Amino acid sequence: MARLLLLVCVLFFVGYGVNAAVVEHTFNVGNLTVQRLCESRIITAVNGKFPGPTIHAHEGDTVIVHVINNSPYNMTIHWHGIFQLLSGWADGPDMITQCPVVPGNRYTHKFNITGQEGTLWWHSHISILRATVYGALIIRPRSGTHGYPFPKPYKEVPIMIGEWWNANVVDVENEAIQSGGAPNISDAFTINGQPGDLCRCSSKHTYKLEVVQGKTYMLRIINAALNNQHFYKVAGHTFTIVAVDASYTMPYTTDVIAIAPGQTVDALMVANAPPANYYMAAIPYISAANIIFDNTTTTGIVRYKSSPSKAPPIMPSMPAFNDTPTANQFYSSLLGLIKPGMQTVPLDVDEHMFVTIGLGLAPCGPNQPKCQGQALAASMNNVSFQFPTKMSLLEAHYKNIPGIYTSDFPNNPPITFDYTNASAIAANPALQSTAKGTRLKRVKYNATVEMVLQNTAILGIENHPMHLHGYNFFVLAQGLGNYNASSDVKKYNLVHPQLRNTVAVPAGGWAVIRFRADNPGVWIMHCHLDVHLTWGLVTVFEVENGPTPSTTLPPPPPDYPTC
Ligand SMILES: *[C@@H]1O[C@H](CO)[C@@H](O)[C@H](O)[C@H]1NC(C)=O
Ligand SMILES: *[C@@H]1O[C@H](CO)[C@@H](O)[C@H](O)[C@H]1NC(C)=O
Ligand SMILES: *[C@@H]1O[C@H](CO)[C@@H](O)[C@H](O)[C@H]1NC(C)=O
Ligand SMILES: *[C@@H]1O[C@H](CO)[C@@H](O)[C@H](O)[C@H]1NC(C)=O
Ligand SMILES: *[C@@H]1O[C@H](CO)[C@@H](O)[C@H](O)[C@H]1NC(C)=O
Ligand SMILES: *[C@@H]1O[C@H](CO)[C@@H](O)[C@H](O)[C@H]1NC(C)=O
Ligand SMILES: *[C@@H]1O[C@H](CO)[C@@H](O)[C@H](O)[C@H]1NC(C)=O
Ligand SMILES: *[C@@H]1O[C@H](CO)[C@@H](O)[C@H](O)[C@H]1NC(C)=O
Ligand SMILES: *[C@@H]1O[C@H](CO)[C@@H](O)[C@H](O)[C@H]1NC(C)=O
Ligand SMILES: [Cu+2]
Repeated sequence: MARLLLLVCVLFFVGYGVNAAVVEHTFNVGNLTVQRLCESRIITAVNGKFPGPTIHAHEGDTVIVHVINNSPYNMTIHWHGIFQLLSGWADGPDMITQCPVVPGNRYTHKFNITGQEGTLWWHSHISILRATVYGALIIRPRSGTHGYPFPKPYKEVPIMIGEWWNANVVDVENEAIQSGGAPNISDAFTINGQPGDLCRCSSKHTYKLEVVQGKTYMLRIINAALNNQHFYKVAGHTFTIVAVDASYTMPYTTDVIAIAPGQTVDALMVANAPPANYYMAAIPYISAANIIFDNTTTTGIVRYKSSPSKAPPIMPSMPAFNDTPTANQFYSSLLGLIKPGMQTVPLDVDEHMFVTIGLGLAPCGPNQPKCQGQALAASMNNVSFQFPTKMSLLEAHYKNIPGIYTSDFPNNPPITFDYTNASAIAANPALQSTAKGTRLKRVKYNATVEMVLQNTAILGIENHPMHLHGYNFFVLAQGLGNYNASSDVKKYNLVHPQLRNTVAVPAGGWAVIRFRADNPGVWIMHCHLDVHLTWGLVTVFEVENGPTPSTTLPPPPPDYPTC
């Protein structure tokens, strides 16, 4: 089988340059019946698998995925973290780069993987369906090149953290939209689709990893959960972090990992503990106060092959759910490994943006019959993003069609206030209202954008994982309280900052990101907590074409889904 695949790849070399292959998949999206937590459920899944198939590619490859929608729902698929250089039509977010693939239809995504390697993933990017429509996307270094900047591990293992409802997730979302409130919390978290044997009826639904004493394993950890960040540990073991979001880091040793939805962490783990059974475990990291949340623990089991033991697994001691110092410590300690030839931090900034992020309230909408008074909302610079309904933003941008959006997303919040002072904000309820809009930030090709992301204390503080499509960004600094332009600029790491596609902005704090807009197209930036995305914690970059054909977005593919 492996030989056959190899042969297929070799055949594709012709015409694609040295060591580049075509990786082709067909994704049949449809119903799948699975048993979890003592119940039988119909979920939406790809190719009858949950989680869906892993895509394996090398840097430089071309990926072609034929998405066939046999599910009852409108569908789109996003390739999370892939730059989509000049292929924005393939990015996937609903109504941003395409209209949905309606039931019975199909769409072929075609893109090159250029200048990035590591752990990424794919997921549905429409409504709440990514709860079950997701899988890993692993990019290895091009063969014949440098390889990893660390010794090759004995085995590489995807660890996908997910979130499970004992309900049809579309019903969960619709119920929340109609009421204008928060959706029901989940019933369990999962590791590679399995809740683990601490949950009821789940002894058979427990992920197991067999290890050989003394060998090094690379855990490719992906947080695919909807609305919760996580702490992850393996009892008796420590990790060396070597990459996050498919960007190498300087080695960082820790026994606890904090990971937000949308993020990935590559952790080397040496199987050097006394032979026994050990739990790997994930619990939610809850940064907001006074909320109800799914407080269950998902587990898997690490077993030593050499000396199988019948003893019950040893449980790691987990941090408290609200251990914000541990989360901030992990998030802020990582340093990027900038290798020769890689882009360094751009030093001249063309677009300075200061953007508040947080919750708020908006008038009940026409699709919210059970909403009383005001609906929960979320915003960036007080714009609560409204998705267009007639045409995707990318199509409107490409064809210059007016009336779909405006290019006036503000560089600053409309009101300056003490952003993180809860008592001052509570004394001024007028701050809670937010206004809906489809407002984009237009930037010139190749402009350097710096954005200060400032969390507000409106309706409470919370850590928001902000994800940008189309680019990685450098995380120059992060801190607590209000960002102070004159003192915090001194904290910028311009030498080896983390390079990410999703930054967990500290609860009641700020983070500064910077990137060069060298990929023309329309790129969504949003909170990767699904419920906040629905509430409008979103903005969109509209990046102009450059001066040459190789800096200009090509036309859409022939089967591009329109509305
Ligand atoms: C898929 O499941 C839904 C219920 O969730 C059902 O209404 C629909 O008919 C099923 N579709 C197919 C093709 O089986
Ligand atoms: C991918 O790369 C190949 C070879 O360089 C090029 O011909 C093709 O146009 C690229 N495809 C996309 C979608 O950018
Ligand atoms: C949400 O939770 C409530 C209370 O437990 C329950 O009555 C309702 O059916 C749930 N909604 C869905 C869609 O499962
Ligand atoms: C989880 O929450 C439930 C309901 O509030 C509570 O009874 C239980 O003790 C909590 N469990 C943990 C581990 O915190
Ligand atoms: C927060 O605001 C209150 C009310 O305006 C004020 O009394 C207090 O000093 C502020 N706290 C801080 C830390 O600035
Ligand atoms: C946001 O805009 C609304 C409507 O214009 C306004 O009432 C509110 O005070 C603004 N809030 C903030 C924090 O800017
Ligand atoms: C983009 O900007 C960088 C840094 O200023 C510069 O080196 C590069 O030549 C520019 N590219 C184009 C196509 O303008
Ligand atoms: C911002 O930092 C400067 C320089 O350290 C300091 O003088 C100033 O008081 C700070 N501003 C605020 C609002 O804390
Ligand atoms: C599915 O997508 C089509 C085409 O954009 C749209 O007309 C329809 O309203 C969507 N259906 C739902 C349930 O959102
Ligand atoms: Cu959020």
